[in-house]
Amino acid sequence: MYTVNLKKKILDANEEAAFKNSRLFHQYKIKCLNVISSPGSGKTTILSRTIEALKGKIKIGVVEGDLKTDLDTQKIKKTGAAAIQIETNGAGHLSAEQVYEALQNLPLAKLNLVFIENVGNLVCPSDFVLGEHGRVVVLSTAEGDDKPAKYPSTFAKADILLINKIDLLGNVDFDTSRVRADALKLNKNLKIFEISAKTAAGLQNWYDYLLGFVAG
Ligand SMILES: Nc1nc2c(ncn2[C@@H]2O[C@H](COP(=O)(O)OP(=O)(O)OP(=O)(O)O)[C@@H](O)[C@H]2O)c(=O)[nH]1
Ligand SMILES: [Mg+2]
Repeated sequence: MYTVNLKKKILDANEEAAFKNSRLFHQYKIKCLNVISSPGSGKTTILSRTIEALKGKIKIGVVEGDLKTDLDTQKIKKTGAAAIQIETNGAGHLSAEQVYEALQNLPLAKLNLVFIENVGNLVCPSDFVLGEHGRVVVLSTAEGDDKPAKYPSTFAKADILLINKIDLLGNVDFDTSRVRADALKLNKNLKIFEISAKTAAGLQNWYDYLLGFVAG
């Protein structure tokens, strides 16, 4: 019982901080997407490509979350975009308060869109709202097509599913139609894009979606 109450308190405190973040986004007319996946599905690669492709159209900033290192922030900065690293030192998700502090270090007045790359983890981040306008879950074809069924909460709470690494189809056992069916059963409004951040296949649809999302 005590642990249940403690978890509720943590989530309530997180929601308060998330509200601060959403007020900040509103103040600066910024859209924010929270990007969630297992480690290595391709989040940073997708974000880097997206930033490059939308240069001159959308000004993007990135909050990076990892247990350790600023390796992903260094990769994003190579694109010229503003990025800030949060090291969680063991926690498997980002909290809204951590994101609030990180946002103070981004040039918000110059941005239209902030991506939050959450800690690589298909479970914990789904419980913690960060003040985002939408959630993106990335599933790569190398991870197996049973993931929506096994990790339903993350897929149920997402707005967009990016099925990444479609260049590997044929070399891995991955039934895209199963993933689509299972994910849509959990969330009939989920928008699904099949992409390869390596070859750029399918990415134009994702870019077009983002342009509309930021304008809307
Ligand atoms: N074949 C293939 N490899 C990819 C693709 N996208 C990313 N990768 C590779 O997958 C590996 C992991 O990519 P990252 O972008 O670092 O993945 P991540 O989700 O950011 O990883 P974490 O931040 O550690 O959770 C790298 O070696 C990428 O080059 C893709 O579409 N196809
Ligand atoms: Mg990454």
